[in-house]
Amino acid sequence: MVLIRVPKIWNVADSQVTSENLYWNRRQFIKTLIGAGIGASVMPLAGCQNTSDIGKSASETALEKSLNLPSISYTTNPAFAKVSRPIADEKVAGQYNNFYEYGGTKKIWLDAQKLPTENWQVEVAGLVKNPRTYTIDEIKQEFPLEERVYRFRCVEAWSMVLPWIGFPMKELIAAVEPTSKAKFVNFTSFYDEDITTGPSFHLGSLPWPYTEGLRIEEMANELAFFAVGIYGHDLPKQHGAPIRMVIPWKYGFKGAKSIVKVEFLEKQPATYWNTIDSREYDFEANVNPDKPHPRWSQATEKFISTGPGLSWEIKETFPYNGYGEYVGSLYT
Ligand SMILES: Nc1nc2c(c(=O)[nH]1)N[C@H]1C(S)=C(S)[C@@H](COP(=O)(O)O)O[C@H]1N2
Ligand SMILES: [Mo]
Repeated sequence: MVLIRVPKIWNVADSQVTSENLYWNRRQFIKTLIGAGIGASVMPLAGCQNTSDIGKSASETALEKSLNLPSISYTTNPAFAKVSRPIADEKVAGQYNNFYEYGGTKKIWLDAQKLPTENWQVEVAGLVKNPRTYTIDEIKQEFPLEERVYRFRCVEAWSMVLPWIGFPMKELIAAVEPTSKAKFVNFTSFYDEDITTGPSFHLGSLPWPYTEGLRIEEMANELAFFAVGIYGHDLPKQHGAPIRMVIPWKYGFKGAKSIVKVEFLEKQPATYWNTIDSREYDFEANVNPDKPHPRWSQATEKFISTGPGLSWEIKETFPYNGYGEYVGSLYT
């Protein structure tokens, strides 16, 4: 595994480049280094000693630390290299999250740093011929990693475009070989009541651990993805390190973070939000502009623009979040 350090957005003067430009340049930079086969001995040259910490707030420094993670080598899949809207600024995406294990607001990035990611394992079990427990390193080595720029749409009607790195879920299906009885898949997030203390409201009454489910045909679709990285590097804790689901045609809550177990089942599993309120969070949860949430319209969304600060524009919502050509046939 080639590990490369590249200058981070915050090491570059604002006037030099826009954040989006820098992101694309950085991708180019990573590809060039890999392509040229430059070895580890020259890597320190590419590392940027950050002398601009002076005068930064403690929280700014902590945010940078949470995002400043080892780079991953990956290929780009031309089919998913971009979408019609621009990629969110990394720091905006990294401090606007939903992760209820660490609190009930969008500002949980700092509390999420409590997540212990060392010696992570993912158990794959249930109705499969080859049950197996993977370490994160095994996952990164055995499944070819690629980058996919996907639209991301939360049920709360905000959206972003994010550059995930990971592998299609169908590759895991091929590895573990579900039996013909397997019709559904349940995904479980990390939970430890001493660490994942949850939001202050309803404390204790929520159906932990966070779980999500798919029909096996949905999991086998080209788009269903496990992310182990984002923005060229490992997944930050606030985004669900070290491995999370990304299901781009469904509302964001279907994408469980920090996965510890994947279980193949005969029956549809109970899931976290659906258990809390099945009227507001249905099991299917496909993005649909014509089907309002009981408390708000889904016809438009607050699209989080590229930054540097948090700002948004109101944009139309697309059926299946713009992925109907891939998934429409699953729902006829
Ligand atoms: N374990 C877990 N996974 C979760 C959540 C959560 O609270 N806990 N929130 C979901 C919701 S509602 C959204 S919108 C996305 C947010 O992902 P992001 O913070 O990486 O943008 O994560 C989803 N996965
Ligand atoms: Mo969400």
